Amino acid sequence: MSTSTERPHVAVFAFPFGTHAAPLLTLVQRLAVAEPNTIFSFFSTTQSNQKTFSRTKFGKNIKPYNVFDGVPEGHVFSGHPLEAVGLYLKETPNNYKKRLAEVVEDTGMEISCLLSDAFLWFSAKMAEEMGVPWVAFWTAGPTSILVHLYDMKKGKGELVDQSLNFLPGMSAIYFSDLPAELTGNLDEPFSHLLYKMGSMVPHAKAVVLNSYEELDPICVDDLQSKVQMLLNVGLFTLASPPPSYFDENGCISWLDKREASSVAYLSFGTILTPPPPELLALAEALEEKGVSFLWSLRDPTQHSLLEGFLERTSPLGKIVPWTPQIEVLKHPSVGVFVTHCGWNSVVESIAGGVPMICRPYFGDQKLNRRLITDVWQIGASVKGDIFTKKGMMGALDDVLSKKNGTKMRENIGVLKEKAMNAVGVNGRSTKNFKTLLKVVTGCEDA
Ligand code: U2F
Repeated sequence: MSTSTERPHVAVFAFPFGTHAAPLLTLVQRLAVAEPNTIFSFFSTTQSNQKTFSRTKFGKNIKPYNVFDGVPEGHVFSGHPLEAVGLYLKETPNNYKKRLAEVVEDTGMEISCLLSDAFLWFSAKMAEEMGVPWVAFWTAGPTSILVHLYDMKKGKGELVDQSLNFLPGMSAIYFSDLPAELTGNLDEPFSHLLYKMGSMVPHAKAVVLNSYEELDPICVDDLQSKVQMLLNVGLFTLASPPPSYFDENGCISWLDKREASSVAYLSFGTILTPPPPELLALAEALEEKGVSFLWSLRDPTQHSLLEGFLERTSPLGKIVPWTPQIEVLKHPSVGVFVTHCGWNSVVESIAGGVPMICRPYFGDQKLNRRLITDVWQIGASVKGDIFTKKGMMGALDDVLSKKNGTKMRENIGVLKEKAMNAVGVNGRSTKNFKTLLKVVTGCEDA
């Protein structure tokens, strides 16, 4: 561990897929501004670093380092969505270990703390070997990490439709809402990763989340009892908004011309793509309802799928490959967010005060959906959990209606206000952030 005369040197290990590295960098940026004397060495793959660091200039005390992504030279990908993750996981932890040793050697600065994505459970052992604290950042919500700290194996077979009402604050959640990996085969790399993560997280000196205590008080209490220190320091978009994406498709000026709360915003995150029949059903529902829409559709091949629809609806809607989503969700013209329920999207919608239509696909998304529809009552599901024209029209009616829509908007307004208070001067998230600073910089043995 560094001595008091040395500058603290924090090693940061990012998980390079999905929206994991970006929120971790947002957190690091906030820490780096608050503690300019501390050096943050940020490790991720080349591709991930290029993407996350390209948004803006980051503090001089944050330095990116690339680790090997495990892809052999000349490798031809099969098209399997998890192939890159598998190759990368095979390479861990050696890729991080090797690069870290080089950085320590080059800079002459020992590591004083290891801050990593909670997925990178091997950080626990590495931190222990270096004699420094391990701080784990969970990129999703408190409920979704909590389920990894219980044995959920019994949720197989006939129990799949049973509620988790035997756990505090979880009666709205069903076994079928849990990530498939939780009850899956531990030989699968991702199931193994999540299993190890669940067993290692209690060893972390602190667990950090982009959430706020008032959002899920019962689960937060339970989680608190299972880890050494739980620090909800969000919502990031309110406490320390990440740099905005350049609005190269003119989304905001387009929204400026629409009526208040009239536009449906559609986006399904950075990993998944709804299958073609669902995309077509969405398009048909929007066209038939005559609802204005802004649609983030990354894959250009999907644009050709919607040919004809685009021409017919061009004054009504806009399809773009990427939006500045945080700003979009804060725009008064947006009335509903059609989402896959990825955690970042959920909290950005809360920060914007926009109710949601939920179509979850994998991981924590079904669980987040249950919170949105049943616990917080700030959104609706689509019938049958799949986009059909009829189901989508029903969900639009529900969320944009005077009766249910107004109630959802009121509920989300209350959650947003609590979130604002949490990041205020005396808020819990602000206090937690100060504690995190002490843990990370070693200024006090918190
Ligand atoms: C994985 O989530 P995703 O990356 O698929 O989705 P989100 O957590 O919702 O994050 C998407 C981010 O991309 C941004 C948006 C979010 O911050 O603002 N974005 C944008 O700026 N513009 C666009 O046009 C589209 C998106 C996983 F799939 C989830 O289940 C997890 O909850 C999540 C966190 O662990 O990671």
